[in-house]
Amino acid sequence: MIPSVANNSVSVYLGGLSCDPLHPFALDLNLNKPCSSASLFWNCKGRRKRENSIIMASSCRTNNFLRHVESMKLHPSGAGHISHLNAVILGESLATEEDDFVLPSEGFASQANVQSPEQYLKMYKRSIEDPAGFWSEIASEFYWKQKWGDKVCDENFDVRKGNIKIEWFKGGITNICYNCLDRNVERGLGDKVAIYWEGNEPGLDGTLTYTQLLHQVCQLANCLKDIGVKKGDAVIIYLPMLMELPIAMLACARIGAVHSVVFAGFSAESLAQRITDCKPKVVITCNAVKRGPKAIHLKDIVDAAIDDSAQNGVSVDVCLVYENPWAMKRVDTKWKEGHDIWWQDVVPNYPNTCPVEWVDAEDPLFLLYTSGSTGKPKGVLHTTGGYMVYTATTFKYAFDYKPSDIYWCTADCGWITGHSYVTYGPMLNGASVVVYEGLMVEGWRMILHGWHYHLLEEDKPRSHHKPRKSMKHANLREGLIPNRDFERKLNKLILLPSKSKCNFVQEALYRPRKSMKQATLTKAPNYPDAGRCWDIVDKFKVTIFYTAPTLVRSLMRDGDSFVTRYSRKSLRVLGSVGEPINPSAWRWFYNVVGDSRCPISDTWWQTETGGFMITPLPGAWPQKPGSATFPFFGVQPVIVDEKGVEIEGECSGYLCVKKSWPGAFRTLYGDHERYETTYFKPFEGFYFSGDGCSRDKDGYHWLTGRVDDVINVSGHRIGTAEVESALVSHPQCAEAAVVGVEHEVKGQGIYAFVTIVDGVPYSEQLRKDLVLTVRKQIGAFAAPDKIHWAPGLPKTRSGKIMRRILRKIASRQLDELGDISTLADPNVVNQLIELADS
Ligand code: 6R9
Repeated sequence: MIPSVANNSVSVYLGGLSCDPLHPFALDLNLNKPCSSASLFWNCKGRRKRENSIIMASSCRTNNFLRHVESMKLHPSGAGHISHLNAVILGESLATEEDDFVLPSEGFASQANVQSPEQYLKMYKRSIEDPAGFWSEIASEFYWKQKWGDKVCDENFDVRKGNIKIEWFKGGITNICYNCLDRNVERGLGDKVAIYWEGNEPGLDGTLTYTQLLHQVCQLANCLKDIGVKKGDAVIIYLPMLMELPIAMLACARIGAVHSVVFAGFSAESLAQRITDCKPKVVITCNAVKRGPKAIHLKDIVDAAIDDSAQNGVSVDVCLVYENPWAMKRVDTKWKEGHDIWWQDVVPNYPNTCPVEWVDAEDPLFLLYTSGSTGKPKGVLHTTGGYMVYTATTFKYAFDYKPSDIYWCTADCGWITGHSYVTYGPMLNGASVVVYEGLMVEGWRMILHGWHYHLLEEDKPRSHHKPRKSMKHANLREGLIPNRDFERKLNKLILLPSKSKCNFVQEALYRPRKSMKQATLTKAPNYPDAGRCWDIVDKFKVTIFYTAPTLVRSLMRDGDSFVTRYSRKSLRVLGSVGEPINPSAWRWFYNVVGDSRCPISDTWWQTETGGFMITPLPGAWPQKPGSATFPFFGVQPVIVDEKGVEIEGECSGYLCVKKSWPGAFRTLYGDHERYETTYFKPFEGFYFSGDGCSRDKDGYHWLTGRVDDVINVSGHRIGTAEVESALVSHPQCAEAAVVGVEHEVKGQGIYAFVTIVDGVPYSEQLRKDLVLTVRKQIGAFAAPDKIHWAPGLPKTRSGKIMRRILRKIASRQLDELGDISTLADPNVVNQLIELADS
């Protein structure tokens, strides 16, 4: 067991290179003093050739997962994620998961940055025993105007001993933009491509070398300074994945301004909430972005948000607008003279050099708002020095980065993954990064399930698909989409929501065809077809491909042929983030996308952690499909029970961390108390992640999802309270309770129980209005998948909604409702069940 490695001995039982797996030999690394609890048993067959690299150690299977699931049930708030866990683990050749090892090929391991478990353990041991030495050696590879003081790390992780404090490299003076750009140019990488940009439209692309990127960043930095942005000022960036997004982040960092990127899918209300909280000097946006054929007018959203926050007393001096000519012309953009500035009119006129604002390692770098379990998003604050060292190091080791790599992370910079692993981590390593404009999330097709379809007969040439007077003559077959398999044939379908069984064929042929086109276009992984990702991989010879399980699952559904028609020979490492990756998606990713050749780094981490916490090192460890494996250097994960007692060995419980790591967030902006209450008070002495976790007999970690009221939809964190408060803002909604349910593509879907005000009838229109309200207030990605009419909600006598019951009703596990006798009115449960499919 690795986590409690300090003061322990780690004995590793290796299914050694030439050994029979059933007779492993022991490798004792003698960390400090011997301790039997710190033993890692590792039964695996020897390293095999590529084609045999999936090893099924059939002789030593256990049903541990069943046990893990059972034990999770004992946890008070575990009910919610058991169903999620079931989705992830159960029903998928359950018995094989745990002893199912996948080994890196010898060729891969021998060139890797960390080549063996022994090497990992040696480095890990050092990182735990001598964190100051370990991290300062790495930090020395970066440029520091002035070295840090005596203390590399100063922390208080225990609320009982006073305020929580985390400091790394305090007194060290540096600049992360300098380290990302100037330093790389100085060491000869000026002509190396920093960004390969790929537009949503095939053929629309561009590149920037490190020198060009530096010049553009300097021009914008000069412009921001001229506008009056100073060190410590906040700047909100509301941009899609154009090159200008990382440019804007780096420009802020260069002048010591604190950027807060707001995902450009958030609504005006959400943006206003963030503006009001951090009071930015400037908002940087673009006039519009194309989502398929439709232009989304981002500038209008920003205008509405700025007006809204002005009413709350927070005014924004300047709105810097990038003209995105592919989406919208200047003349069509609403404009406020004296307030709005066109990026293209001013930024290129500034000098392309700009002096660096040197900052303390503990000066803030950025604020990123993330969902918590209340309606108010949390402003997660990261500082400069520790974050820099941590993102660079995690990137290098978890992806086995080499200077020749071409790296593509599909995340948007609006989320932490885009901060740490599109911009900072890769650029600190001088990597070439692919930035793709397209939207990589959301499966539009899941909503098709149960829709009414109209199938154009294949034998008719396209010109025959003319509108006809009646269905009979229209050469259509129709029905309800019966199953997922059928959805694969979508190319030939016209779709209408099942309710609108059309009598009007004309509409059926015109309207749906249009919306079909829209549907295909809007979701970029499928545009122009489901092979787009692999087209991009081949185009840029991508070697490291990092994405989310939701995308893997959605591409998996489209069938292998979209993948196999592309070479993908360049790929050597795959990565996954955002939610647990289910073993079958893992295998598809490994076998089909990676041709059973590329290790997968399933990286567990959070906005709060800044960088990877539990992750495979691809050349070092055998992997188990679905497990994030072992902690990164310097990370001491612990699993605790509901009383906060650390559990040793094989177990399930709440995932916490024992000591600070350089990339940890330092506070919640403006609310240190909430920081302490949310993360450090639930289990005193530890950082509480909010996730459930199991550790198997071999020490591998299996993340089981959130244990709090946060739903993870396609890797996006959404607080149930946020959705509830959006719903109840509708004048006809009296009360709402939102829970997460398993979702085949999105991981979790949003399921809302809604009580409407007395006298208002339930109607389809109202349902639509409620969904629209959430879209408007939070963003389209938070729209509920299901509205369940609820005349009453199951509440305790003290009025607390019993979500445990709602989760069971939502997932139709009606025989597992448990004890409902403590409810103030147990009858509501039956009512809800009756209304389930109405
Ligand atoms: C990086 C990111 C964090 C939450 C986290 C957990 C889930 C992320 C995961 C994973 C299992 C992984 N999560 N990566 N669960 N395996 N590899 O996604 O940050 O948006 O803050 O979400 O996502 O539940 O607590 P963030």
